[in-house]
Amino acid sequence: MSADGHFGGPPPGAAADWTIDQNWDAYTAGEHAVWDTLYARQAALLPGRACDAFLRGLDALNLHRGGIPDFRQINADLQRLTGWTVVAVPGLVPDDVFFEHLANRRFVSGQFIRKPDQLDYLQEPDIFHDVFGHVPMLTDPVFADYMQAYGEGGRRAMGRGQLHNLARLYWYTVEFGLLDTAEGLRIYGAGIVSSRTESLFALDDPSPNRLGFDLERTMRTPYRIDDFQQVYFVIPSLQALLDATLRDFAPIYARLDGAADIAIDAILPTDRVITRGTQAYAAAGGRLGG
Ligand code: HBI
Ligand code: FE
Repeated sequence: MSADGHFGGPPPGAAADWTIDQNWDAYTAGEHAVWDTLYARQAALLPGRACDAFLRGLDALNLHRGGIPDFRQINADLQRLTGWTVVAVPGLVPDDVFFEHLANRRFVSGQFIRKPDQLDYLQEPDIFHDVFGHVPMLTDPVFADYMQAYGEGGRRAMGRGQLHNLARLYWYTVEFGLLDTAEGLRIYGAGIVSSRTESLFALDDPSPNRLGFDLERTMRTPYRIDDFQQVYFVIPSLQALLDATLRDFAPIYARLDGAADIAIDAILPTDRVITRGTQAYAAAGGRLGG
């Protein structure tokens, strides 16, 4: 990919839909050890933090077997549970390719794993982020439908020049979403559950705002790709998230065309405030210090 996000065709060795063989047998002992280190940290941290659907999914996929998971084994379970499969790709793929896979209940995963000196932060999604972070939620039937609906919506949004707004929805739900439960706030976003430091920050730190999820409000809010979020949006249930996306977005997009962005740290009179953050972390310059 070039710096402005334009792609040519798939790289050599990849299929027309950008998929590659996972080539599981080629992972080294060192690479399996990186997975095991990351897995052990998150598995210890997430009970009481991740939502039940995520923790159930982790169990259902037998990810505790050790080492980088073999997609042939994951897919046997995932296909049976919700009809999803995981396919390997070399790295980021173009938006239209990404949406086409989601709309067909295929989740694309990076094939590579981060290096031992990048345990806490990396730019491109690797297999730990993609499989540990995203795939457990795909075992939940409601979330599985949400992801497919997102892929279908992505194709429509591209045609309408609305991808920047829809991408915010993905970011604040699939990647960084929180769920309200009777036991307290829980994480379902893959960007959080796959990060040790953000698993703590997202729930415990006094800095970020935590606001009730509202589809249109979320689509008007910019996000940070390089640091902990300044605002998290909290859904009341996975079903409520799915229901919000099964509406026609055309009137929403029409309104968004004329609407200004909402500042990333703003709290509006119409927001349901769960936590009014201090924004101290961002004010101090951030950079993943948690
Ligand atoms: N490619 N491999 C990969 N993983 C992603 O999450 C991804 C992508 N390409 C595009 C893309 N995401 C975006 O379109 C969405 O986040 C909106
Ligand atoms: Fe992701």
